[in-house]
Amino acid sequence: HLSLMASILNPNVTIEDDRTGLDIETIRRAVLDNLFYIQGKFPAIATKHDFYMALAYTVRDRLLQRWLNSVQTNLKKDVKSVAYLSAEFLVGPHLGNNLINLDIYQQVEQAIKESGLNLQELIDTEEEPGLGNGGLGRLAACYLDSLSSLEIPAIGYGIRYEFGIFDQHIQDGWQVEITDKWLQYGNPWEIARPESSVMVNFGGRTEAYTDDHGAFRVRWIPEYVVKGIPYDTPILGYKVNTANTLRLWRSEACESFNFERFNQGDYYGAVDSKVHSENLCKVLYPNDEPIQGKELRLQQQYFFVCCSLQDMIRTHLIENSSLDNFDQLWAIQLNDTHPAVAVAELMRLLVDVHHYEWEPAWQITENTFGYTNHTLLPEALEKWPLSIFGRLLPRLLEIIYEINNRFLERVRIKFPDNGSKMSSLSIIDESDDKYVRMANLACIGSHRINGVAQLHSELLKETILHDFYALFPEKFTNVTNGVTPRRWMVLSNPRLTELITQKIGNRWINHLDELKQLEQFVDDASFRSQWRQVKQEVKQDLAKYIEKKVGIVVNPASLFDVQVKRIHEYKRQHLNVLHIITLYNRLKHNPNLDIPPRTFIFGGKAAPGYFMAKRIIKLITSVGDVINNDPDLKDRLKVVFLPDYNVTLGQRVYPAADLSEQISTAGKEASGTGNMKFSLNGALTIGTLDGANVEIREEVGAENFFLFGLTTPQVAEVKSHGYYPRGHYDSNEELRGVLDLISCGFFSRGNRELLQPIVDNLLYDDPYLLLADYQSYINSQEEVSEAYKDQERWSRMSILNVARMGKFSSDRSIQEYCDNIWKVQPVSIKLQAYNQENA
Ligand code: GP0
Repeated sequence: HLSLMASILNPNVTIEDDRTGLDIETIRRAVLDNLFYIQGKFPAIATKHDFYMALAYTVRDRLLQRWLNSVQTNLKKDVKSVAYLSAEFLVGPHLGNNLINLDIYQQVEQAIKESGLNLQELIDTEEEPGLGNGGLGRLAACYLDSLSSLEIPAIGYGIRYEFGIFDQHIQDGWQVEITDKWLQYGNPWEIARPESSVMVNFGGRTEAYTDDHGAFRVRWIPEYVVKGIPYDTPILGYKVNTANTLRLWRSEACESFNFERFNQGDYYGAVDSKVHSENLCKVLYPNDEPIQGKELRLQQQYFFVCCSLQDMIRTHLIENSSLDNFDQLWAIQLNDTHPAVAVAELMRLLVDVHHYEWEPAWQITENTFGYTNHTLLPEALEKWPLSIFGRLLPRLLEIIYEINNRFLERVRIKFPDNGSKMSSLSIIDESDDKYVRMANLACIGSHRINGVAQLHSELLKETILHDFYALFPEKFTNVTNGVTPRRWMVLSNPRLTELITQKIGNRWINHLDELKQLEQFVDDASFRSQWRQVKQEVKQDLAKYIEKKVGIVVNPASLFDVQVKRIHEYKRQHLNVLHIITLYNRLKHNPNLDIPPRTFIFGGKAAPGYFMAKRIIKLITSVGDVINNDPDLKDRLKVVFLPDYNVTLGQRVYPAADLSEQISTAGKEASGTGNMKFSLNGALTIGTLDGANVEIREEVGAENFFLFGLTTPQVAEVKSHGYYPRGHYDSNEELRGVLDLISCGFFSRGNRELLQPIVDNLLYDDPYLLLADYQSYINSQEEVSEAYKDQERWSRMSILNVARMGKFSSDRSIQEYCDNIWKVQPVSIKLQAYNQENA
C-alpha cells in the first residue's frame, strides 16, 4: 500500500489507491482483497454471493468519499436541506444502480470478466430491500435518486424493517406469503451509527410543573422508552459528487431505562421488554392502501418520526444557536399521512423540550411541513382510535387537542354557525367512535398540500379535502409523479439505452426532455427496424425467464400484454381477465379469427388479508391453466402469472412489454408510476382517463394511446342513478358468455364455488364498474390488435411514446418540489481526500 502511505505522508499528493481507483486492474485487485479480508474466502471456495459482497464493498469504498463530503457539506453550509419522511422506501438492489451513477459500469464489467465471472450474475445475486408495498415506497426511492442527481442537500428518513414485504409464492394457483429475510446474509450498503441513537417515549402520563422561571410547562412521564439506532445508506446521484443519506431507524430496548427504573433484579422481565422493543420495527405492514388500526403500526409511525425530528434538531444545533431558523434550514415532506404525527411531535419538541411559546412554534411547524396525499379512496384515509392514540402517545394527544382547538376557533370565525364544516375539518372524528384523523392533522400543519397527478390534485380539492380547500386554497398544489430514468431505463434496458444514445447522445439520461430528438427518426425505416430488434431481444430474455420460473413456453413474437402492480379491485386485474376469456371464446368459436397472438403477463402481490384480491390471483392462474393447455388455441393465447413481483422483476418486465394495462376505474388511481415506466420503455398504453394516464396521453398524443372507459364525472353520474351491473350482463351476450363460463366451474375443474365470489360481486355490486366499462375495453383491445398487425405503425407509435416521455422524469417532479414547495437550491460537492485534516 505504497500509494496509501504516500498520501498519508503528503496529503496533497493524490495517488489513486486500492479503495478509490477506478481503472480495471485496481478494481479487479480490490475485489480479490475484499473477498479475502471481508468475506474471508479464497477465490477457489468463494460462492457467487461472496463475490457479490466483495464487489459491493469495492463499490461502496468508491462511494464513501462522495458520501462523507456530502454529509460534511450539508452540515456546515447554511443551506436548506430536504427531509423526506416516509414509512416506505422501496429502493431496489443497489449494486447495478451505483455502477451506473458512479459511471463505472464498463470498467467493473471488464474487471469482473477478467476474474472469470459475469457482472450481471453478481448483480442478480443481490437480495432486494423490500421496504415498501408498491407505488408510494417506490416513488420515495425515485425521489431520493433525483434529489442526489440534482445535487439537492437531502435526507430520507424511515424504518429499517427486519422483514420487508413478504415473498410471494404461488401454490396450486394461490398466493402464499413467506417472510422476507433480506438481512440474513448481511447488508454491505448500510453503516450503523449507534453513536447517534435517540430515545423515544411511549405510554405513561403527563404532568404539569412550573419551571425555574415560573413558566407553566408539561412533561411526559413515559411507561417505557425505546432506543432508535440509525442505519445509513448512501444514495449517489448520477455523475455528480452528491451522495445523500437514507437514514433508517431500528428499535432496541433502552436498557438503562428498563433495567434501572422498572426491572431491578428482574432479569426475565427485562428480556421481555427487550423483545417488545425490538418487535417494533420487525415487519412492514403489507397493506397497500386500506390500513386497519393496528397499535404496532402507530408505534412504528411515531417511533421513526420522533427519531428523525430529534436527529434534525441535533444536527441543526451543531451550527445554529437556536431553532428560530429551523424552518429556513429544513423542508420536511410528509409522504402521505404515515408520518403526519410529526406535526404534533415538532410542536412537542419546540414547546416542551426547547421551551418555545405556542405561536412561534406553530409558525415554524407550519412553514416546515409539506404534505403529499396519495389516494382518494376514502377507506384508505388513516385514522386512529382515540383510545389507542391517547394510551400510547398521551402528550401528543394533548397537543393535538390544542392544535385542533386553536384551528377550530379560526374556522368558526370564517364560517360562523357551520356545524358540518366544523365536524368535517376537526382533527377529531366524533361521528361514532372517536378517532384522530391524520389527513386533517397533516393539512392543518403544512404550508403546502399536493396530489400526485393533475386529475388527482383537482379531485382532492373537489372531494376528500374540499373543506380544507375552501379554508386555505393557497396551500393546494400539484406535483405530478415521475420515475428515475437511471434505474428504469439505463440500468434495466441497456439495449434501448444504447440505441437511443447512438442516435442522440447521452444527455437525455439526466435531461429526459431530450428524448424529443428521437422524433426526427420516426420515419427512418432502418431505425424502426433496429427499434423492433431491440424489443424482440428483450422479449426473448423475458421469455427465457418465464420458462425457467413458471415452466410456460411463450412466443416472443406474440404481443406481450402486461399488467404488473398490486392486486386491487380498483386496479381491475379481473377486467383484463374478462378480456382474455372473451378472446378465448371467440377463438374457440372461430378458429380462423385473424388476431395477433398474445401473451398476457400478470404480476403483483395481494395484501394477505384481502379476500377478493387473493381470489383474483386464483382467477388469473385458473384461467391460465385452461388456456395454456388448450390444444385448439395452437399457442395463440398464453396467460402467465409471474410470482413475487418486486423492483428486480419490474426491471425485467417493463422493457419487454408491448402493451401496458392501466385500467383502473376513473377517479381511483392517484397517479400510477408503472404507467410511466412502461411508456418510457416503448410500450403503448391501454388505459382509462385516470391518474397520470391523462397527462401521458396528453404528452404522447391521443393517436398513440388506446383510451377506453367512463370518465370520472361519468362514473359519478352512473353511480348517482343507482348503478345496476346486472343490466350489462342481461344485455351483452358476449359478456354473459364470459361470466357464465367462470360460474359453471369451467376454469376450476367443475368447482362452482371457487370463483363465484368474484362473479357475484360483479353482478350484484361491482363497485369499480367493470361491467359498465367492459364493452368499451373490448373495443379498445380490438384497436390494439389491429395496430399490432401493422408492425411499422406500431413501431412509430412506440418511438413517439418514448420520445415524448420527458415530463415523467422524477428529476422534473423534484425540481417542482424544490421550486414551489421546499424552496431549496442545489449545492455542488467538492471532493477532498478522506485523510485530509481539514475534511
Ligand atoms: C397510494 F395511498 N399509493 C396510497 C398508498 O397507501 N400506497 C400507494 O402505493 C400509490 C397510488 O396508488 C399510486 O397511484 C401512486 O402513483 C403512488 O402511490 C405514488 O404516488 C399508484 O402507483
